Amino acid sequence: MDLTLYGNRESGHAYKVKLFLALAGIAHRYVAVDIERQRLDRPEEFQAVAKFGEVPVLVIDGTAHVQSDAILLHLAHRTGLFGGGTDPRVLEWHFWAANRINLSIPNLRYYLRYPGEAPDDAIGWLRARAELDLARLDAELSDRGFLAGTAATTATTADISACAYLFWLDQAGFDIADFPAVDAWLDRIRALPGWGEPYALQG
Ligand SMILES: N[C@@H](CCC(=O)N[C@@H](CS)C(=O)NCC(=O)O)C(=O)O
Repeated sequence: MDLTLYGNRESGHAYKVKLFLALAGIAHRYVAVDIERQRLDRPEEFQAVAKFGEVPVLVIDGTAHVQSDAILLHLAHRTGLFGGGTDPRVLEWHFWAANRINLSIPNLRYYLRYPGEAPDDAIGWLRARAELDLARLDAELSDRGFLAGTAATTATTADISACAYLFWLDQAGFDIADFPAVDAWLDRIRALPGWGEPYALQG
């Protein structure tokens, strides 16, 4: 496969894809996109492939793929790795993550870093939702090593998706020590061969 990943070092959604490629040891070209620039000021090369104007975009053999969870599942399907992309238990976690932990934590992190961009009510709502999501993850992970898959003893794309923003939990105003099962799970992910922290993998 000939692969180009368009990402940004602050994007956990892009990190998900970068992390899959790193864990799988799949060689690829990486292009850092400055998403602080207006969309029409971004490189034409990126605009040409970014259907929704966002990172990540993964171009596989000339075909552009967008939406991090869809990309993860497609990569799993193509490679047979990290759950293979079809296990219903894994899919459930992807949809949960998209609507819960990968909505609450990224947005809370963003608005805490750029104060004044969201009303206090919205930040309060995100924080309350993030607390519920972290508590849910902590409860789920208290009796198993990984989220889903066969006996939940190996990492799948569900883990890669749900973990991405949690390596920056402090930036969203939370202390990982308050979620010991999540903390232990992140350590298991850190121990996977090829793992790198978000800023290290995305420069
Ligand atoms: N649901 C999308 C979210 C992607 C997303 O929010 N990307 C952000 C960076 S984290 C982005 O590109 N923001 C710049 C923009 O929207 O112009 C996914 O999972 O890929």
